[in-house]
Amino acid sequence: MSSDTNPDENYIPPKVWEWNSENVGNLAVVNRPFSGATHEKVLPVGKLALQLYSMSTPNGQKVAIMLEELLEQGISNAEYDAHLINIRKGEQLSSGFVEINPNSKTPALMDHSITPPTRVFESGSILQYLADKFDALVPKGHAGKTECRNWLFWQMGCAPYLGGGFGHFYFYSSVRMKYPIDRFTTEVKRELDVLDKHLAKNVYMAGDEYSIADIAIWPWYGSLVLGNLYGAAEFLDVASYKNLMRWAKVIEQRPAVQRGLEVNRI
Ligand SMILES: N[C@@H](CCC(=O)N[C@@H](CS)C(=O)NCC(=O)O)C(=O)O
Repeated sequence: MSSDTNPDENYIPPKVWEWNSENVGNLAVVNRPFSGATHEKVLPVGKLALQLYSMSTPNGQKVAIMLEELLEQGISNAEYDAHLINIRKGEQLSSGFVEINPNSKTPALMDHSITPPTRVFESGSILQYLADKFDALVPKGHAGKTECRNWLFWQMGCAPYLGGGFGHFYFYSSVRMKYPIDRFTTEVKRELDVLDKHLAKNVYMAGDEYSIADIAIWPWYGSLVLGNLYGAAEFLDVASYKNLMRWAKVIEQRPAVQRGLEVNRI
């Protein structure tokens, strides 16, 4: 069999799919076709108003970077307690975590400064929540605000192709399959080109100002082109995206970004 051959080319899907935990290999702990908690565990709660539950993956990094940027601006009410949720051990499936995020994915945030305490999940929603709460890191005018939201939602829609698609098949999967790698590499390179063309005309994603759009996009696409995600820099020829590279390097230098990357790191 050549390496180009699809090992499953003769697979015919059954009438009704049935779950077999062995089919998802090393992801069997978390990859299940149903939702909900697997075990009872109460989440720890620290003294501060904001409680962050995350791990230092790109989605978790977004929120830690946001909080660090707010602190950098002197907003002391953005102080937070950070609790590690180790997704490799299935800690996102505890009853306490599922209560604050029924989708059982990190990051999630609790805001105890209001009554009743508010849960916030989905990293894009958390960024928007913190930006609204502290009136920071979103451009002021209607056009800038809209452009910022455009790119925030772009990131939320596109990153699953990078993480769940490309990252899964190129890096995490225990087997290397040409078809899905080609399919997701094509899409990810298209996304890199979208960013590169936009950043040829804009300093930051929403114009001249650094915003939550940059904070959402950098941990995924910035880390990727800087060679810190999936070891795929050469494979994707990231050096050819010169404007994206310029933006990624500038943001990497921000002290809040450097601090945010260390939060809940294992
Ligand atoms: N759209 C969600 C995605 C969250 C997500 O996929 N988080 C990953 C870590 S980057 C996770 O918790 N994975 C564990 C799992 O899938 O069980 C967000 O942006 O918050």
